Amino acid sequence: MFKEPSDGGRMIVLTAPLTEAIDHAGYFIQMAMASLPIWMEGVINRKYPKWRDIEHNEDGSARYMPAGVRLVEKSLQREYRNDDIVACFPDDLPKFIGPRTRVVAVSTHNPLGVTFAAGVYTSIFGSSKMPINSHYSRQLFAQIKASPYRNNFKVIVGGSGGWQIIQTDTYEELSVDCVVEGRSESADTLELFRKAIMGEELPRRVEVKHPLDREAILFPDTRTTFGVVEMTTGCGRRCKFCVPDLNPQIDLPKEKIMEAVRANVRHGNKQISLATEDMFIWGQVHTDTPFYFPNREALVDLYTDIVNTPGVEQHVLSHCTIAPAVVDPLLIKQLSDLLLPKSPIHFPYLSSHPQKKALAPLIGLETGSVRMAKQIMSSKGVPFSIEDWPSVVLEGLRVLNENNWFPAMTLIVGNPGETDEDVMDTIDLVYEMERRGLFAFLIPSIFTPLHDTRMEKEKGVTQTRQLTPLQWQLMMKCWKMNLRPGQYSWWGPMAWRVGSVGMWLYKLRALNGPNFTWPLLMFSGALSEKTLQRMGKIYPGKPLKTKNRRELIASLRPKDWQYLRADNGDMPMDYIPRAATHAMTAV
Ligand code: B12
Ligand code: SF4
Repeated sequence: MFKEPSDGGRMIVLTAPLTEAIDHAGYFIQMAMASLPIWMEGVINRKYPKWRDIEHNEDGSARYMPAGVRLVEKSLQREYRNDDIVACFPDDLPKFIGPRTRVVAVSTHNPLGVTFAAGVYTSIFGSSKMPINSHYSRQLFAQIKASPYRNNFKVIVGGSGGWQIIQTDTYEELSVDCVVEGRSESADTLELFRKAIMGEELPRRVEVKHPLDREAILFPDTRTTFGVVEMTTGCGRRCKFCVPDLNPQIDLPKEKIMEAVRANVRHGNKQISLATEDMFIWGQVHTDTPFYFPNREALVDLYTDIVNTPGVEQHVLSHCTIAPAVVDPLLIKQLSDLLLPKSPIHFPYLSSHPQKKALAPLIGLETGSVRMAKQIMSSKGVPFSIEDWPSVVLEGLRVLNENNWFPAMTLIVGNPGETDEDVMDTIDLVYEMERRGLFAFLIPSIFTPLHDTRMEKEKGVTQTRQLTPLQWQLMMKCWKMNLRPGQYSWWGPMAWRVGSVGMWLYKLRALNGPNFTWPLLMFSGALSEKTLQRMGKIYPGKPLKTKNRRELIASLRPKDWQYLRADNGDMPMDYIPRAATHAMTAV
């Protein structure tokens, strides 16, 4: 119910979907809400009965908001009075939208659920359009649309999911005036808000420039969802399908990161997570050393100060790449010693840590096919050649697992031009992980052409019914392997068997077509993989012969040897330490 706010409302109201703002239950809840269809909301309600309990400041504004909202707030505070701006949860909009309101700005990560690794799961379960997060995002837009003051204000949307509104042309339906692509710090964003406040017409879509300079990036000085503080922008590995890589490669100043960490703690946050595409480039951007040789001392120093900040009780890793684990295993060990005690993640059946703690960053595996990798991500494994991609994945994962890192690894199924041989190569890699006792949560997603990327115009698989038997086998094998740690109870495997076959009979067989049937039986364990292989219903996979770390290091170009750390061992036979080379030249 809308009731006019006594003060006439705020001039600028900032908000985000409820499901993107909550943080009390950790990262997993939001990822699940991005992937499960709304009819499965009960599963979330049962697991997290208190997920809707949010915290407010005294004036009714939100105690925490996604980092994106906080930066829009900071950007606007450069121009407008604090009293003119508020960041609030969707249910509190009626308290702040009034006759005085000129802009309602929404920040969103994934409003329509059409991105990779999200749409695919809802579509397997039968509704490709309505993941839980999308339901709540739509609810937010409907609420804004229904405001009695709607004619007085403009609705501006930004954030990493804004493109979904552009691509689906849902401006009218969602009552959105303008979508901003890019960062709020930009002068163009401020100009847009000025126009909206003056009641001028706004363009439908505005692309604003990303700051090129690390000093131009703002930091939150209040609490962010999950304690997210930015660490880097951009990446540098240049994968063709990637959006964040289009941003300039910047590592942000340590003092500013630390200030934002302290601000989070001051406002009641106990957890911190540094947002990055690849944590390992921090401290090595635009130095004399290529960014893919991590700066061990700088990273250890940064994370030491973060976890030792009084009040930081939990720390969660976001994204990274896998080659650095092969380049510098000692760095991984030192980070583990530092970060494990504050990790809220526990894997009782995997971790060798006394309290069973683990670290689980998100890493892109994408494909096991070298042919495909060359086409879509030829620098993913640098300094190693992409020809060695399967070896880099297996060796990197070995180092990570030995140090209690059990990453979530994404795979892309249905890349444009993907052949059966490519899928078989990926299945081979997955079987090889299993054979070697390695563990990662494997998250297959269907190729989604993302805007502005070099693959924007390419088309892959669009519906689960189009997946081939091999693509289904890969997806189901990944999920079967993910469930391994959960199957140690006597009832676990039986529950999966009965549950998945029941689900198939009830709904999935019609939705996903005949190619799904045998892979699902494999997943359920109702028939053993050996039996299915003998029956010719699934691909048996073949063992991989790959390079070990020593061989990978030996394969590096000699000019890269100078960046290796001898304390990791495995140095190339012909390597002469730098000091020695200098001494020889001097002689
Ligand atoms: C932390 C993070 C998460 C966390 C926490 C998210 C949260 N609610 O705080 C978790 C793990 C939960 C998460 C989940 C998911 N994420 Co995420 N996540 C990130 C990450 C690493 C950082 C996000 C962040 O806070 N950045 C810092 C802030 C400051 O940046 P920002 O939000 O973009 O805001 C800037 C601008 O966008 C702009 N802006 C933001 N809002 C607004 C509003 C207005 C009006 C204006 C003008 C401007 C503006 O200004 C800000 C800077 O000044 C990014 C990668 C990245 N580097 O951005 C991926 C990323 C955003 N996530 C991504 C994906 C795919 C997902 C998931 C779908 C994954 C999954 N399958 O589960 C889910 C979706 C969750 C959901 N609710 O639906 C993709 C986005 C793809 C897309 N949308 O097209 C990214 C880019 C990762 C990637 N490499 O591809 N994520
Ligand atoms: S490694 Fe990850 S972040 Fe970097 S370009 Fe590739 S996909 Fe993007």
